Amino acid sequence: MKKNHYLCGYFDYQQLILRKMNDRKVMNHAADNIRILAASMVEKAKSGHPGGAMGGADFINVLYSEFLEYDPENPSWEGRDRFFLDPGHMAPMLYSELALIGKFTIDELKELRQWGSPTTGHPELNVSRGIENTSGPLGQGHVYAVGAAMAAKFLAARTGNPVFEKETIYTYISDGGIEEEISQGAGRVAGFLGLNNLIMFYDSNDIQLSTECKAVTTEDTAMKYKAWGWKVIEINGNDCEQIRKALTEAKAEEKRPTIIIGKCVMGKGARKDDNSSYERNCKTHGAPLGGDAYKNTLINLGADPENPFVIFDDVKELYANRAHELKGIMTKNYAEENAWAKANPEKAAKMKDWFAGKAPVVNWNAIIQKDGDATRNASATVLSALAEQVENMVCASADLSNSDKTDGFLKKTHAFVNGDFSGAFFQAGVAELTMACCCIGMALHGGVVAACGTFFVFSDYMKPAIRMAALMEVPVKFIWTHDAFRVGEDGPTHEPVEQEAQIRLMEKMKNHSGKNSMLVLRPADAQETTEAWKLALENTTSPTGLIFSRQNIAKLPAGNDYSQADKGAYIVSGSDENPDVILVASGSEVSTLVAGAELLRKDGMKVRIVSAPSEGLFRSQSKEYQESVIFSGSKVFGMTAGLPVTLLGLVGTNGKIFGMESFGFSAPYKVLDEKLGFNGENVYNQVKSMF
Ligand SMILES: Cc1ncc(C[n+]2csc(CCOP(=O)(O)OP(=O)(O)O)c2C)c(N)n1
Ligand SMILES: [Mg+2]
Repeated sequence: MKKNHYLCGYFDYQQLILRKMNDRKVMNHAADNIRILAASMVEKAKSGHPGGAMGGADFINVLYSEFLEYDPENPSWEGRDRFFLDPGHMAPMLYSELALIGKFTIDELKELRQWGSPTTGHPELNVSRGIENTSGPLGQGHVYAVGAAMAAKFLAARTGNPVFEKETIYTYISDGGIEEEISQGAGRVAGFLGLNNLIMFYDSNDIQLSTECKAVTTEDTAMKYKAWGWKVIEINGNDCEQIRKALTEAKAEEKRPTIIIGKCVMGKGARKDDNSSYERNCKTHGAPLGGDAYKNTLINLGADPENPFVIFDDVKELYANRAHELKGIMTKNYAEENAWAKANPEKAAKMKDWFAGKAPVVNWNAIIQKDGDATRNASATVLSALAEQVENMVCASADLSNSDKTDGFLKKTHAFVNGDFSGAFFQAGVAELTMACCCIGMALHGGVVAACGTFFVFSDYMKPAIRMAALMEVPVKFIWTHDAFRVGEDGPTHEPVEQEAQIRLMEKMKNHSGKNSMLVLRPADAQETTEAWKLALENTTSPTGLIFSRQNIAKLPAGNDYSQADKGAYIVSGSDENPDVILVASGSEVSTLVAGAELLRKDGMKVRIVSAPSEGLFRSQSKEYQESVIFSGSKVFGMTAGLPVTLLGLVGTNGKIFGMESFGFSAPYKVLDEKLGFNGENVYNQVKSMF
């Protein structure tokens, strides 16, 4: 969506003139400097990956010394170009480059992989240091870039702020990322949507961890990306002039994402201990060059092996010049942005809030739920309100919008299409992991609240992304419907059993800020669903999982105080004083407990019912509160449509849990409820047998 041919050409021409100042000699020297630093970091750490980093040095040097536009003084400026690294093992390349632009000190480079060092084994999200994403699990990083590119297009359309129109998302992928299945989803989506603001450099060095690439693939990667609608440029990835030309062409592209396939030399410049070439060798993938090989390599690259941690003077000058250029570029960018802000003060104020990550203001009280509705329908009711009230929200679905009920959102907007991002819905196609990573990318970009839906059983397909969202503390909302065996007729493939226990493990794990790494909510009825969504939107510091039912659920007893859901677990209205037994569940099993409680009371038992939408949240409350809900020494019975272990943390080892012990079965859900014992009579029988 470049606005103006003439302006765009003029801009590129100017850039080319500036770029001529950097001659090949200094550019190669800078790339060698990166190679030297990367090899030395790994050598000193006695661990890490030098080979790929040495091969990619030329690209990253051209990118940062001539193309990437950002404000060195204001690293989180919302309109900055972003660089997403996919192969996290190339951390030494990124850290070395970031040392050239002043984000890391030489001393920090020397501390690679050590306790407390910012130069961690694989890069960890740290925008102020110039790291836009945590990387390590191959394949995910470049998909965050796809999401970020979508976010930039969306924000350009929503706000009209010209900086989003100019923003370019760069990403770097290696053979491993290209081979990962997720690249299929990313390639399809980016091509389909025509993300011309996305430029991906493929470090095609023909070498991977344990073999040469030719031992596992003969695919024509260029043809593959062409087929997805990408612009494909093939170059020598160690030639600064070819890299510059390719990046210039890619920036001028108006309709398609670009992949620059750079043939790179693994371990470029590396020498063995006998001084023969150590290039193109798998062994340099993940181990220090070692002893004399390291020394010979450094001498070959023009460094002093006794004093390798140095930035050469001409390289310092190259980057000082770039810093100066960036000042000019930023002055223009700020002027354009300020002119827009002046003309659009309301939008500008909103945009600030969006990028500050503030929880959106929603009129929750106005959301009216239908009694006894399925919680997926209740979620649709909320989503419909959010589509109208949360202007910066994007909702996605992996081809299930009419089942996972994200269509509540879709009905109020329209889907992104090639060349038009005025809508707010992302039809991801059947690609759950891609969808999750795109949403993470939108969140990493900032300014966007991202949510995505699919069946709960397919959360399995998203787990690697959920883990990364939790680690990076990005507040993506995962919407999972069809939460239990009550999916029914579709049978065991579609019936989640162990999934809730799996996902709740993330609630039990802390992130590096010391908080629960995820919030997982499974509301008990339609009204509690509104509360769950409120908690999800107010959770701006970690991902949230929302688990909803396919089938209708009877409303909790009259007078229930749903606002207590924010405690994670609470006493449902109508519970008895001084109970003989406490019944605990989440989701639709709570209403089954209510049915069982009626029978137990007829026998004169005093019963308390606890709805526990989130065990993690409950365990974060004061000990006093926890004790007031499930007190020590009490008899506790739990019912779950998941594995019994799902409720173990709440029920404890002295209580009793009735859950699913096996995969589910194919039959109408009411039949399954009866056959499997998910009814009031069985609650009665199970509880009676405890006394
Ligand atoms: C999902 C995932 N699987 C496996 C790995 C382990 N691993 C790290 S790098 C790599 C392959 C390296 O090949 P390439 O991407 O070409 O990097 P290069 O060897 O060229 O540096 C593997 C299998 C990983 N990091 N992530
Ligand atoms: Mg490789």
